[in-house]
Amino acid sequence: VDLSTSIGGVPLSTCIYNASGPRTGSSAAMAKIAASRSGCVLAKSATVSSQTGNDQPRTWHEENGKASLNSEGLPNNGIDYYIDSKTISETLGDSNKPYMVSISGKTLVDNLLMLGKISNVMKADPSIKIAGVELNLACPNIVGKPTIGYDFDQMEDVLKQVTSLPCFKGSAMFPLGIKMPPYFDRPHFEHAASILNKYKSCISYVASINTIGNALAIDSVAEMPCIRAKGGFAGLSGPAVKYTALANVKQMRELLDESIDVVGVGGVANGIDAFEMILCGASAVQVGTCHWTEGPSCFDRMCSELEGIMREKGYNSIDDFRGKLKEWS
Ligand code: RRO
Repeated sequence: VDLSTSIGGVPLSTCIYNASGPRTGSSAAMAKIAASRSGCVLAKSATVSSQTGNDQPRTWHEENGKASLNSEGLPNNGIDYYIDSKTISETLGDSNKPYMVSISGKTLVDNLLMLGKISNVMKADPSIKIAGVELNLACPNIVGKPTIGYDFDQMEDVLKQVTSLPCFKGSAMFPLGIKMPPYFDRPHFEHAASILNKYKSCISYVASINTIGNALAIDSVAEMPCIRAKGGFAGLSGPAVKYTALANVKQMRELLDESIDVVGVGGVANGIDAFEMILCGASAVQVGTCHWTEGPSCFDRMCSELEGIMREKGYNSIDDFRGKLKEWS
């Protein structure tokens, strides 16, 4: 069976790869992803300058492993690190899988500046291996900054200005993906998708979902939030969010123009979860929390699990079942 796919025209050897966030901050961590069966390596969301993130404790895992919380606050080495040829070669080693960067500017100007830096690096060195850029409109953990994907006017302004950059004029210099927050109400899906569709000539894929923002875990012994920053309010992830993620992937696939690929992310921890995402229309599946808790061997495990399911069902390629969720009569 064949697990290969493509997103935004970028071929991936397997349809399962890492989400931005866990174990993606350094080339040493990303090299382990590159050495696994992950179809791609996606870096930690970058800001213009390096930053250390929120105060500890800023992560929490439920004992049964079904839910996690983070309020990392965008700790990262700064955009220059993630687009540096040394970082990229240390990350990829002799693997020739695609390397993508993620950006999560604190302001629109920061996002424009980072996209300018990426295109400058690519112009200066055409051999630089940056296969795509994921623009994160969904970080829930920055004190004083609302989630862009929940403010449709701001989201439209960001997409309008980003797609007006010279690197997207004519044929774009690199595929652009948009990381979206989860939605919970049909009119919100419709509104978000209609804005994304307006910029379809520049948007290659949409990745749904980021963590469910502003969840709260409480330590009943200490009678305190488990996480320090933002009063304990933090992004919820892990198996608990899979059902929200599946619904987001299904509705995004229904509402987005077919030229925009959908990447499914949220609570994927095994081959069945990946299979379900693809049934809902995902062209590829990202893994965040399971990669965080299990390490990069999760990609090898999930790829063999998905291959097993496909063999059992007689599917040879992911296109045999992608988007083919059946309906009740
Ligand atoms: O670094 C974080 O706190 C973080 C980010 Br940028 C994000 O997009 N999603 C998340 O759950 N945490």
